[in-house]
Amino acid sequence: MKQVVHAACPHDCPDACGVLITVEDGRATKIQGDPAHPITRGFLCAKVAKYLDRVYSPGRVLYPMRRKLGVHKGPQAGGSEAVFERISWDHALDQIAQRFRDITAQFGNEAILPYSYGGTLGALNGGSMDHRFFYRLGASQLERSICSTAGEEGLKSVTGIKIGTEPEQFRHSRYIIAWGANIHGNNVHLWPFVQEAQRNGAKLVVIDPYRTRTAKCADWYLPVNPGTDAALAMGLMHVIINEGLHDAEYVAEHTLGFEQLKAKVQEFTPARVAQWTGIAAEDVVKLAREYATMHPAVIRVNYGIQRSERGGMSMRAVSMLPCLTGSWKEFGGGLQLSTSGGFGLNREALEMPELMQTALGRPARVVNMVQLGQALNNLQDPPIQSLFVYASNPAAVCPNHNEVVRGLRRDDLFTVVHEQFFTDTTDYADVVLPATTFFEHKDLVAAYGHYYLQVSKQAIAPLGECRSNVELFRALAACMDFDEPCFRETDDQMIDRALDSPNPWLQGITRKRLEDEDHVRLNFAGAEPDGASASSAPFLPFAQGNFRTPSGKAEFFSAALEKQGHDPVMEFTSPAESRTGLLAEGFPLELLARKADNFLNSTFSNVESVRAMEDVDILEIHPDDARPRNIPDGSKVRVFNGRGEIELRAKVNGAVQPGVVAAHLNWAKLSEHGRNINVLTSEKLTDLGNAATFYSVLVEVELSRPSVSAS
Ligand SMILES: Nc1nc2c(c(=O)[nH]1)N[C@H]1C(S)=C(S)[C@@H](COP(=O)(O)OP(=O)(O)OC[C@H]3O[C@@H](n4cnc5c(=O)[nH]c(N)nc54)[C@H](O)[C@@H]3O)O[C@H]1N2
Ligand SMILES: Nc1nc2c(c(=O)[nH]1)N[C@H]1C(S)=C(S)[C@@H](COP(=O)(O)OP(=O)(O)OC[C@H]3O[C@@H](n4cnc5c(=O)[nH]c(N)nc54)[C@H](O)[C@@H]3O)O[C@H]1N2
Ligand code: SF4
Ligand SMILES: [Mo]
Repeated sequence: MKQVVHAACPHDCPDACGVLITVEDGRATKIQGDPAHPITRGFLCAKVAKYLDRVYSPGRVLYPMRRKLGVHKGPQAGGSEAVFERISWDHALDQIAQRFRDITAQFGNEAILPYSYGGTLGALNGGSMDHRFFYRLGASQLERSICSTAGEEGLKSVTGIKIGTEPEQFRHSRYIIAWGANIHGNNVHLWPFVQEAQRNGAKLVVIDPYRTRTAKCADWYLPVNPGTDAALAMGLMHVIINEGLHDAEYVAEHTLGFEQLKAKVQEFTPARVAQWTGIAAEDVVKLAREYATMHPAVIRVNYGIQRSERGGMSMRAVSMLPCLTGSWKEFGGGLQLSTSGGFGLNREALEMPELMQTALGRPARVVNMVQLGQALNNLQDPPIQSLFVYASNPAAVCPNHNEVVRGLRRDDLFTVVHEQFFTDTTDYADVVLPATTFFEHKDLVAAYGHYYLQVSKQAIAPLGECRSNVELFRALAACMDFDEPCFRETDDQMIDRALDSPNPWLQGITRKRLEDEDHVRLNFAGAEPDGASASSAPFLPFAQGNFRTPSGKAEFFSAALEKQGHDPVMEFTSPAESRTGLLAEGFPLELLARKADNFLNSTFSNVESVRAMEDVDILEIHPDDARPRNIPDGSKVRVFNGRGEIELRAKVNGAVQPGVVAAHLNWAKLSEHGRNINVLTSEKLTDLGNAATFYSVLVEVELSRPSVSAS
């Protein structure tokens, strides 16, 4: 029998593609983009187009496994077969429940730490039954800040809510700035809208220290020094305000703190900004004038600018621009960082944080996921005695890799990993549990790059003995004798709970409708007085103000930031770990520890057909930096700093400016020396939002001497 099932890609990507899976006699035989999806329009990125290779990979974890007696933690010759032996689900769950009981008796509940992130963004599998379980257990809470919280805080300090311009409006823009946003690589379904605008005469400007695929298609490419975007945005506002190019009416009506902003931007003269950013003063002036006068102008800012020490303030400064020019009024104007705040699913009902009261009578302590190395090695009262990893691969994606691995090697740490593959992290697991892919379970999928909600239907039966995250934690709750009814809810009941939310934009969107229609746009019209008739009208969230800040205005002056000890308008200094910062001595090059265009963070690195598309383990370096170090193109180089070292192959090219080098994420065990670039990154947190600083990293590079052995 042949059928076509609608699903939605739940990977950590703004696009949340509509997907069609052809199933013949129970086996998926084809994957394609759903042509009916208004944003993702029938095509998939190169990696997910090869998803059958991933689902049916011989490397899948299919059964519960436990570490064989006497086999040490860490990568082993012989692979998973040499390390693990198969056990039953009952046995695995009993063993986990028993260890959890022992640990809580001896060390307290908070000695257990869940660790999960972006493996799936499905509303259920990304955070529901798992949260209930760990809250009820009284485990330490994980601060999930490895990706986006600095940008989120920066944006919300101005607009109060994480929403922005819809992607379909970009086709009407006349001036598009991709600011720390690799649209072509990481958000490819926005790209056709950008191209359409370009065909209609729009100008595309790219601001990025790395010459991305997106930059190569730009009409104007501005290589900015890493971590200096706040200065650039302030410089633009200096020109816009002093030349009277702002929208005085919009500013007067819908913003707060213009006079303070005007005073503050005076420090950021184009000449001074040029010193910080590496962008010529006349270009700062030109960019400001063009941006303020070519209407409509839209900014696609992505998470690239906020992975640096000043990331929160950078995002805050950029967020002020459309508020100053009144660009929010225009169809095809505004700014997009993320659209996720529009969905407003009922997370409280899914996650049930009140269960912590049952366990502890108070909220559990919070551990920042960026600082896993410190947590595993240094945290006391209680120390972490068990780590439960799911939907994440911390031994690859976490900064300060050597410290993470040192912690994971601890013999007294009980590590459980629920995974689809034998990753860098399963190398340190005591128990490995098999996880379904999105082909094998149902979920509700929102997006962070558009406003369509989807139900992703289950296309095939779980392979082997795989279980979804939801099912795993349902079973584990039963094993721990947690008898609250919430642990017995079905997937459908949980989807209904998620949709039962006070958010007016969800009005009228039911599970039934999603199942019938495949995708449904958020009901922006439903919230307006003239409602239904305008259901496909463009969404202009801040055309009439309506900011969600405490003052209801766009806040150039933020009392909340002042309370936290920040400058209420804006503060900028060079990142400490940068060429012009306090820690500049010794390591003269700034490393961009980037994502790969063909992987998704560490996902897909092990799928051979996908891996074949990516040039792995390279260091991109400018000829001016390679020459004095006698580094020829193609030679092996040692990249190092005080935290670690890695050997890569030099690619001497023009991808980066002098003083900057770039490399990208890969599985440690798939690289020649068993390491990845996160040996070089630090656990330092951003100025706002406690996020990771993957792009504030200083290193030195030298030609390799013959022996760099694995740690
Ligand atoms: N193909 C692919 N797609 C992905 C991912 C992937 O790994 N591969 N990851 C997914 C995830 S988890 C996320 S969060 C999104 C993120 O998507 P993006 O937000 O696009 O994230 P990044 O690639 O980190 O950064 C974007 C760009 O910012 C640049 N950048 C770095 N530092 C600075 C700076 O200081 N200033 C400026 N102006 N630019 C800077 C980088 O060089 C990069 O080209 O993409 C998702 N999509
Ligand atoms: N150097 C450097 N490091 C980075 C970044 C960078 O740009 N540079 N980017 C950072 C960013 S933005 C992010 S978001 C993080 C991402 O870090 P992670 O959230 O760890 O993301 P992935 O590397 O994609 O790993 C997700 C894992 O979850 C598994 N998985 C997928 N679906 C499921 C499921 O349904 N259930 C279970 N149990 N497992 C599943 C996948 O097989 C995969 O191994 O990495 C960060 N690390
Ligand atoms: S990873 Fe992104 S672009 Fe690729 S299929 Fe999934 S949602 Fe679409
Ligand atoms: Mo991310």
